[in-house]
Amino acid sequence: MSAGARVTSFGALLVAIFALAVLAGRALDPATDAAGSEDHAAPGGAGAHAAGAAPATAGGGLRLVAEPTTTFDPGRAARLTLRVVDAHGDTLRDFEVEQSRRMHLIVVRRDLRRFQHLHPAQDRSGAWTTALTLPDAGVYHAFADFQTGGERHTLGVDLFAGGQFTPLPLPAPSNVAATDGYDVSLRDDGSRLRFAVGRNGRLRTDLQPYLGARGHLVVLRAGDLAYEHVHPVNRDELTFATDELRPGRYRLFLQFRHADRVHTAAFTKVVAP
Ligand SMILES: [Cu+2]
Repeated sequence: MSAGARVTSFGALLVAIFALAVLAGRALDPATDAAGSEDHAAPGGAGAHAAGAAPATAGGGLRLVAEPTTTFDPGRAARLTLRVVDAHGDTLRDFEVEQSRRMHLIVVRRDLRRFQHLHPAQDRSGAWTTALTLPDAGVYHAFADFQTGGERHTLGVDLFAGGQFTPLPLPAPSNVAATDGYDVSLRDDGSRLRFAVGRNGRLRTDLQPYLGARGHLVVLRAGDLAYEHVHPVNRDELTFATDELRPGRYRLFLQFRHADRVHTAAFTKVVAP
């Protein structure tokens, strides 16, 4: 498939704070059509593959709405219901299969220390639902990643888990990450990010396809949560071409499948100005 690579910038934390205020307004008045103002809040602008700092981010006239609730009890599974609505407020029903699913949902805590990749199911009304557990307190962001009308979109919505929130710093930058007994290494040759998966000191070349690809890489920038989701440039290697990473601190989430299980390895990467 096409690289689909895109990083959209969302301005500063200020925008996120503004977005929270917008959300508060929406909660009081769910009928409010926030698309207009949020178009301007997201520097990505109309037509961009906006991935949002805003609770219901406009992207090509589409926005994501989470109703009836965006608030969850930490550690407790509950139902998340999302709808993609068009400029008229009508629920979008037609989605195209992308990487063997029609909707990918990436949920991260805003400090980028929690990550999950879910696949909601669509009901007849067009709404998408999934069981979701926000593991602990904090503000989270859900990215809905989908394709419609031949175009890929990423829309976002903030989710909340109440309680005492202790933001965690990003781990130190590293080119190695351990997960589930695997050692994953990262080599950045400037234009490509190359990963290798080892276990017990041996390189694993028998990775299984996961959602139609050998691996999935989600790149998120700390602070504004600029988002990019890419797949390997060829079938047999975990080599990815991302958009040029602008200065900032990033968390890279690599997902791969081995021994019939999906594993996630996370790396911190700093790009100097
Ligand atoms: Cu993917």
